[in-house]
Amino acid sequence: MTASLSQPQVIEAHNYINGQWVPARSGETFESRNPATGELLGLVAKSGPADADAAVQAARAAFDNWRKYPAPRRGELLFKVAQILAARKEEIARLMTQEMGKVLTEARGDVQEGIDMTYYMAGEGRRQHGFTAPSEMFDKFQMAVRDPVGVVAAITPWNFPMAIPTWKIMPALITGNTVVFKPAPDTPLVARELVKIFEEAGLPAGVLNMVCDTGRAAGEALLQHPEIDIYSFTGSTETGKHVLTETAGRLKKVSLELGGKNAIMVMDDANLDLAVDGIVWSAFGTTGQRCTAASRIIAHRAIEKELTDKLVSRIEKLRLGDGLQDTTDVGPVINSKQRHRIHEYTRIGKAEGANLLLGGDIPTEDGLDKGHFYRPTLFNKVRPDMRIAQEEIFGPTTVVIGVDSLEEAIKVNNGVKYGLSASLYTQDVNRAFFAMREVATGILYINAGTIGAEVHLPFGGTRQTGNGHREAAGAAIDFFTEWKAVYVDFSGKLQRAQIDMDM
Ligand code: UN1
Repeated sequence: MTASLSQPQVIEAHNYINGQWVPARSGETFESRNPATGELLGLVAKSGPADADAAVQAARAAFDNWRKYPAPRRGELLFKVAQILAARKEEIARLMTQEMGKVLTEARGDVQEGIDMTYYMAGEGRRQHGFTAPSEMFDKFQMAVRDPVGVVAAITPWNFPMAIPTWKIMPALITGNTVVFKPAPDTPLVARELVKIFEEAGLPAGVLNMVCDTGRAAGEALLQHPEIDIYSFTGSTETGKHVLTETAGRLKKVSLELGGKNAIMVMDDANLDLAVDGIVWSAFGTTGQRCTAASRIIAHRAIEKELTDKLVSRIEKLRLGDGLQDTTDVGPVINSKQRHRIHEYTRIGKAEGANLLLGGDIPTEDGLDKGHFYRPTLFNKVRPDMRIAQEEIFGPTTVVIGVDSLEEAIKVNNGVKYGLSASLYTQDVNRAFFAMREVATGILYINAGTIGAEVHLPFGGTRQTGNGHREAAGAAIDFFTEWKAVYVDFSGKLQRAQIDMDM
């Protein structure tokens, strides 16, 4: 427990507006606390509409120069950011573990994902290609080029406090947009480190701004602001719908990355030990607080009992604790409100008639009593239509559902309102390819769990996981740019497309 005392003092975290660190106009602050220990880590600017407006105005004013700044040079700046981030990886990972609880090895992975995304998007400085196409007319040239959209609002969650901000900020900046970044109230200190790195790398004032808030005061102001052109949001489906409806009247471009109810399907021919490794990692890594977490295990009945027994003996051994200690397998959940929600799902599962095999309670042992811990929880005898098999829990809870065939497994997998990530364990190549065609999902893993997305493939999901956009890879370049079609007629005479065809 002493490890978290390595944070010597309470950090004063201001907003970053037009290249300056400034307190909230109101002078008010809110607290950032360690969810494992309750320790106070930071006092953070509690922003409101005036702060949000100042940030948007700064981003608007900076846009005209930034969009004209050569993209390869924007890329050089991002390379510098990636290098600083890499040099500071360990320090930021430790801060992340303290601020949001995930174990240190996973926090390092989160920072690494941010580094990867920054290098990837830095390279886009020399790509972000458009295209040319032949004209149907004589002496006419045509091409499609990309334009930045304008001022971006990047609204991010706490579960990947470095990776997810980079998914939004890096593609937005490399394509010439300017950004107002609103980090989650639970992780403003990690967000601040990212912004400090941009400052150190020499980003011009106003290109990236940050406003922190708790509750929704600044966030709501961003949703209503007429000077924001494009929104990128990751969070709950409920808030995502709110973002979409609030901005619809202004016809804004909105990317939503929302919930998941991801399943691991285990067939009767699967390597069960491999499947158990994948399930434990995907269900309880980040304490189950990933959009991609495996919160359903769909098991072929021929191996269901053996798989469940193996799972129970592995899950029983998971050690809860402060993520800074290397004996810890599972850290706390983010806050008491989330823990309450997770515990409520345990109650719901029992009431629905599911069988609670493990966990389902709040540990009270010494060392865990000051944090928001929840025991890894496993239900079996779960029917696909139960609420615990349909709704996103976002915690260390997973459920086993029995099926008789791959077809039935896929039907169960597809029978939820989300479609982010899915996984199939089988040794049969025909089953693997059948699943690749039939599983309705944004991400599919064969013989790996539901987590582990890399930055150069599109990230996102079908159905109510989002609104059709994808993050990462080239998909992010598409989202943060508008196509401009340019026609150059060098014939010296009027040529009417679709009409003067017989010249
Ligand atoms: C999320 O859960 O919100 O594939 C993001 C993964 C990570 C990203 C998860 N690379 O689980």
